[in-house]
Amino acid sequence: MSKDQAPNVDAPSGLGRRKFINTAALASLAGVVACTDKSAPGASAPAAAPKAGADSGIDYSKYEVKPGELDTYYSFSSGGHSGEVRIYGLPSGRLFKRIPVFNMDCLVGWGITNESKKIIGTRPDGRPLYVTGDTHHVHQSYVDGTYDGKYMFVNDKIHGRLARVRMDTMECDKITELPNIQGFHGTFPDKRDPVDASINRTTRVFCGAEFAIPLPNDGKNMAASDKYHSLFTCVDSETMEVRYQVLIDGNCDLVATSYDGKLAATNQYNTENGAHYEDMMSAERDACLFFNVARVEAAVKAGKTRTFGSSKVPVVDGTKAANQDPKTAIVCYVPVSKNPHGVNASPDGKYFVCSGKLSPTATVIDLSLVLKWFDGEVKDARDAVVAEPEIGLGPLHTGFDNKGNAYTTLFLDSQIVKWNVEAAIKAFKGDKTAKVVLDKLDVQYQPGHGFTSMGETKEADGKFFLSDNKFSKDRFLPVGPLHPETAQLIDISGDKMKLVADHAVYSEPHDSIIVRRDLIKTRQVYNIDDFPNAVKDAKDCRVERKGNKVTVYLTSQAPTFGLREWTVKHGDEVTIILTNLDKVEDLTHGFAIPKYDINFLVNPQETKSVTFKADKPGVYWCYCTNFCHALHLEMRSRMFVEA
Ligand code: CUK
Ligand code: CUA
Ligand code: CA
Repeated sequence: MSKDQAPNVDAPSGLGRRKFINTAALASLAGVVACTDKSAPGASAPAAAPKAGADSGIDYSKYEVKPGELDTYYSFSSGGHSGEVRIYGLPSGRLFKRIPVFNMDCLVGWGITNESKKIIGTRPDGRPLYVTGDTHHVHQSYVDGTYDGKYMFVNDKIHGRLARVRMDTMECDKITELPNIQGFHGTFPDKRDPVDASINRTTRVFCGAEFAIPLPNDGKNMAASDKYHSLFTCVDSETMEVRYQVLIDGNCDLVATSYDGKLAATNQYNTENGAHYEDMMSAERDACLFFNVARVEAAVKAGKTRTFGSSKVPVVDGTKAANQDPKTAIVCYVPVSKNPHGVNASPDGKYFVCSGKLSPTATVIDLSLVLKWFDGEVKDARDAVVAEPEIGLGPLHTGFDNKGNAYTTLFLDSQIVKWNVEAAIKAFKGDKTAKVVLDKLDVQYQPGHGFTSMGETKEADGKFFLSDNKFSKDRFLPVGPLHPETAQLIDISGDKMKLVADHAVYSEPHDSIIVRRDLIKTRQVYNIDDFPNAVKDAKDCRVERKGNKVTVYLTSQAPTFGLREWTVKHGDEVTIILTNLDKVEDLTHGFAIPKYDINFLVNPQETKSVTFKADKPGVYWCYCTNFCHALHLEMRSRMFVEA
């Protein structure tokens, strides 16, 4: 949008003519991405960038975090196809940590140490099972509708895995591969246990599969589209085992859960079950599926299940054909706008909002009416839709404040739209005076996810919205063809949204959450007793041999390792167990062996191990990689591999 085309907030121009994006309009979408067609909807001309600094009239110093000051929020962000999770501070946008999850990481030794490989899984030759991953969505565990600071869950779209990160150490501790699915996309933990009302916390993590695959996927038939299905999966948040799956019609995109724990939902853009994009956008409407969690679990318990392939996970039937009678149905299919993207829960617990993506509308679904549908009191599932406001082109994701307002990213318009949910409901009922769209703000450019501070909890505070944009072009110093993305911080505390900071982020975050800092309690020093193989005293350092298997027991304490040198034989299988005896916060050591491709960190009081074959005779200086002491460079040990 150019500067002289200020958004007409009350009657967004052009929406009437473009009720939805059709195939022809997709061509202009391609134009947006290529940035060649400046007249295409949402094409962002660099010249239209808002004036920076003094010209804006905004007092940026209000948002400054001065040297030595701490941020007020954590932002936990997915890292997209980097396979990692990231932790930022807000409002500063400072990057604190990259947590390796589905990737390999030589800083900490993720995918290199035995402990991390046990979590990732290994191939027969000992290499990690996978070294690629694609993280899209991060959410934390809940108690009583807000974060309990215990876990964070994140998905891997490529290999269909769910990972858990412990919030005390901010490290991944479990990874579970989901059976019989591909393209695991949306995920969300429940916010309380709906079956046992005394349990106020997360016990389930719901996972949606975006790509339908033949079941079983045995290589016998590619064409039979009736055999293609998606599964909606429930994982136990404590054991991280898969509890059950639900067979559905269509596919899963994003996932949301209700505050009472009774409903889980997934929006679906491919109700057509198409294999190609034009098939996937042939229907005028798609759906948002609601799972009646108690009924799904009763069906599992009653043994109304089947299994697929070698998986033992019970699968219940959530297809339309098997769920005709609402009073016994486990799934409700609510029709929503064409090819929706995103489903988000309002913090008052009342509504889910799906964005239209190919329709300029958002769909507001009243959860009490969905529950009434399951009771047979609402006849048509579509009647659970209580509003469908026109908000702009390419709506994707919605965040909420604490005043009943929604903030939706508009990918094609390159804008954030602020709209009022109750006003949209009034307008849907015919009230022509209802002021639905309250404000629009240009962002740079093409936002994907957007989210508000504490907005996924009942403690939504209405302070900040972060827009994770997919294109940055002219916003930062050029760094070659791969641009950073822009995460733009927007102050939403007033009537008008205010863009207050551009943060550059490494490709490609999708989703994030903004969490008040007091909800996070971490530990900075491990408990040495948590590691059964710990070498608790430097005097215990030694080399033990059983046949050609050699174990080296080692400690680190600045500026020395517990053994100055040790000898193994050519051909031995060597395991090094290293405990960091330093107790001082921030005193981390590294351990690298040249030519053996070994590199990992040990934090204070932590133990890690590596196993490798001593297949290259010679002297190898094992050295500390992490600057720890005035004699850091001198902190070495020597491995002699005897020919
Ligand atoms: S998806 Cu990325 S912008 Cu994977 Cu949450 Cu919508
Ligand atoms: Cu220890 Cu550097
Ligand atoms: Ca569709």
